Amino acid sequence: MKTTQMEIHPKGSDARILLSSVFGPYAQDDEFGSRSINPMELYHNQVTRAQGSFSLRMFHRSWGIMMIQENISAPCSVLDFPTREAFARELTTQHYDVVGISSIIVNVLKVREMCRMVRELSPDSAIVVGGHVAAIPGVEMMIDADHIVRGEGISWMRRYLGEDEHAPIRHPAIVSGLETRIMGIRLPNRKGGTAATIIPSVGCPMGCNFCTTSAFFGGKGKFVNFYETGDELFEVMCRIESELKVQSFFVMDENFLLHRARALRLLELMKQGGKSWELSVFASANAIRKYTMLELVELGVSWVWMGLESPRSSYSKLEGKDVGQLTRELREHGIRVQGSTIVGLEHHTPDNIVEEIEAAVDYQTDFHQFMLYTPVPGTPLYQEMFEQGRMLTGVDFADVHGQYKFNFRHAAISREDSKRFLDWAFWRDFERNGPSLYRMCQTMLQGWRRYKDHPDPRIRERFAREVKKLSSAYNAALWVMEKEFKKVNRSVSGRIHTLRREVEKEFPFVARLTAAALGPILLWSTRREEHRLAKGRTYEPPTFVERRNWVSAS
Ligand code: B12
Ligand code: SF4
Repeated sequence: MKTTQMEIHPKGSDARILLSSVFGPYAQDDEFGSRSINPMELYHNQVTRAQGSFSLRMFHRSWGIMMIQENISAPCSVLDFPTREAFARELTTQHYDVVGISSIIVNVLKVREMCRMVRELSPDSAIVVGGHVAAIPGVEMMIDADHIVRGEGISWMRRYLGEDEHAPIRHPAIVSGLETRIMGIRLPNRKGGTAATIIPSVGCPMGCNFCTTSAFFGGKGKFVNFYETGDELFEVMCRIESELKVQSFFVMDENFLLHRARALRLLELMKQGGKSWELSVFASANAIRKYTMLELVELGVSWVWMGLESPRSSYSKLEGKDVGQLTRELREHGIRVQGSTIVGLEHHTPDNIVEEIEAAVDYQTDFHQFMLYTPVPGTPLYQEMFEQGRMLTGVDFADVHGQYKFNFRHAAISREDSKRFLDWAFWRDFERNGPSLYRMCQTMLQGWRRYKDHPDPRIRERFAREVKKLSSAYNAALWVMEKEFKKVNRSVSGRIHTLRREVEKEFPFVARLTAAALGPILLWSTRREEHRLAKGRTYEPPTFVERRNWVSAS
């Protein structure tokens, strides 16, 4: 097993490469580390999981291996979300010189099994394992791989194949979400109907001590930029706009707004090109504060994922900021806010944690992610806890994902209670603030009212595009939510009613018509979904096979 010494594959760019994500099914409990509470769904896994049939459900592809495939000239297949059988079939029906497996820490047992399968079914293949799983100390003793790659993988794979690792990065056209479903309805896969994912960089220079993404790509002060300038980014976005027919982009960059010069140059080019784009971004409160609301709106920022760590904690991104006010302000400008709150920080105790969760819920974000404070291998926090002898032994890596129980000894909160507080946080946010879909509708209406007559046509066009859904299907959804939420919280149901009336005032004809026509169907599908979920229904992503530079082996 070699981890440090870099060698070039003897076949160079002629080597035939398979890049695979770990096998499913995922949303079930099994001996390979799948867990029913850990499905392959972003929102349902960690954001809207307590929202029943109102939970937003969708899958996201494995972008790391898609990026690597696009940036090497060797013949390469990507196998995404295979079953074990599909992985075995791919190994036996094609010949591969290199099998690359991408994984995060929770799925290490699947990597072990996949390495075993490669050795058995394709013994001549070299095995390369990459992604966050590589950060587990001693991982080389747990899996049978030839190379374990820590950090950025495009440059590694290019070096391995003897290619130019500094060549410009080509960005694949990636549809961000798949098979979206809410209230028991699967939304149609319309071309251009879903945002495109853009990955300007990996890592984050803020270096919060618990942050695995930051640590994996170098930690504090470090990150890897794929696109340094607004010009490069603009060019990529224009190409993907025309390829996928999208105007909406999910910008997968841990702190996109931190790179102000790049963002402002992008804005300048968007203005020159008359681009009425929508951007969903991750950003810290500090970074957001570097912009005026108008700049954010001009840049098309319509959704922000923002850490809301307790004001009493020591994380620098919230210093001196009033997060509640910032959240309110963003929503008043039509920007949906997804808050992220950590449960079980060092200063939390059974006496203050309820109050802290209530404070987080009080921010009334559109979406709210809660995560347990979790020392993950590779992070400074893990190192610190390890040195203090506070890491719990016997915790399966499959359960170290922040949505179950502590994996370390907390000063004041027990492992069992950590789960209770976490589950309660999700429930409390839902009960007090209502379904996220309702909250999004609130934000959309505020944005529309504020900007519908704005002098910049790019801005008017964007809000008009967004509000189309509000004036039609979403109003029918509001009608259903109002009815169904009476069982959970009558006062929230009343608030949903008020919002629906306001939407109908704004769009008197179409909003009422859709509520009357579509409402009963949605009510039926919502209740049907509730029954299915109660019986244990789960969802799995489909398997993808994509080949590039491909010629069948002779
Ligand atoms: C999209 C995403 C998902 C998607 C699914 C992705 C998928 N198809 O597997 C969804 C939403 C379903 C998801 C789910 C989960 N995720 Co997730 N996810 C992400 C996210 C936001 C983006 C990943 C991404 O594409 N990044 C951009 C690409 C370019 O980077 P990359 O994947 O790291 O790949 C680079 C290198 O790692 C390397 N590389 C990767 N694979 C390979 C393979 C080879 C052969 C080589 C050589 C190199 C290599 O090269 C790539 C290019 O540089 C990251 C956060 C982040 N910013 O990365 C979290 C992240 C990966 N997820 C994480 C976690 C914990 C989870 C969940 C457990 C949910 C949770 N409780 O948080 C579940 C697990 C689901 C499951 N059953 O497996 C953690 C992983 C922590 C860890 N240290 O293992 C991350 C880092 C978030 C975080 N900071 O906590 N996730
Ligand atoms: S700001 Fe966010 S992405 Fe950056 S290091 Fe901190 S937690 Fe990680």
